[in-house]
Amino acid sequence: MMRFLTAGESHGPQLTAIVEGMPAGFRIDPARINHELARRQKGYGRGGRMAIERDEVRITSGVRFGQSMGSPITMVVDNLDYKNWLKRMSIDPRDRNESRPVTRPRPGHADLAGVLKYNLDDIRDILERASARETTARVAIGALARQILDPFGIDVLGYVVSIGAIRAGTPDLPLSELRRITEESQVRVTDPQAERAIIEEIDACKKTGDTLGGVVEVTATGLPVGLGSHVQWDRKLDARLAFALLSLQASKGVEFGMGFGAAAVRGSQLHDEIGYDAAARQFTRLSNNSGGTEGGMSTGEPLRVRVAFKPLSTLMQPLRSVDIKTKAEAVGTIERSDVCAIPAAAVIAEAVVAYELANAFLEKFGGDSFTEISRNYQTYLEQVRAF
Ligand code: EPS
Repeated sequence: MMRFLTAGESHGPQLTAIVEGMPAGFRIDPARINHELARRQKGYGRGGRMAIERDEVRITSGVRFGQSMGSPITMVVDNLDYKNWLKRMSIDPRDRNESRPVTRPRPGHADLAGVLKYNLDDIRDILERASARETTARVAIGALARQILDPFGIDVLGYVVSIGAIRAGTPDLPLSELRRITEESQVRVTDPQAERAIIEEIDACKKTGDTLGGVVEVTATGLPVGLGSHVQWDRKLDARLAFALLSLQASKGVEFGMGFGAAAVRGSQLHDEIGYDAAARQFTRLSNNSGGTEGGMSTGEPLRVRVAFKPLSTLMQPLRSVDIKTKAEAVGTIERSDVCAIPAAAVIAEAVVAYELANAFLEKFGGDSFTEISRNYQTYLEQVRAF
């Protein structure tokens, strides 16, 4: 099993991720990681920061000659904006006078609960780490996880299904086709009409100093049956995915397959009936309303999970608040931010799902090397086929 930690402030020198438990013998390509980091930076509705940053990974441990060695992998991404924040983000106490404290908490942000809990008088001490800039590290970790999934034909893709009240259709296409279409879209949707409406809505929100949330969907294909387990609460695949996805900044809800809609239909309309393909020697499903998990285990059907994100809490037309120092009525602080980060959220959710799947994969087929894991995987597939 892998585990990881991330560290770093939004305007500090760098973001760091340490991933422990990556087996040996997997190909690690920084270009692949940088490709995912670049995808995260895109999307209509982003703010000024993305014009400053050019997120690129530096691997400082765990990789030699393009391969993992089994030791912890450390990845670092520099914040290019740090040079503009040297005094304000300094570790030297003498620089405190150079920085005016942030004292007006933004409703919806970690600001108020954070300063009360940590007993701090400058909201910047909270907002810097609460920032979704941290998702840069998550995407780097997800890209690493994909290098475990790739050789076993497991593919993962995130895309946008709605922004604000505008819904975009998600046609039932192969992932490669969905990827081609959504990669070309400025807001990662499949539907050009919805794309135009979304861009107009983002423009309108920008004009009025407002922000937008939305829903992203992640699909994973090529999964074997039986990742995760029914036997214990913290081994259930869907539970682990939901935990990980709800740890993303601004996420408010997660659903699998038919999701909350399943509560409103009868059992006969929901459950995915079972068939058997004698030629392929495998069980089949006539539908996939479950979203690819039953009893906390993968069914072998595509995994389909959706995440709802609330609108960002930094409003250029700020909401009412109270100054934490004077207790006088005020409005929330204005920080440079995005109008809408949902296209980026699709890339981030995809990375988080890839990591959780890779971890469940290692748990099932675990070993210390690529060779050992491949052997375990092949033996299991033969066992399932011979069932
Ligand atoms: C960023 C995510 C957002 C941006 C941030 C960069 O973080 P937050 O959750 O704090 O709004 O606002 O950019 C800035 C903090 C800035 O100064 O522009 C990201 O995804 O990299």
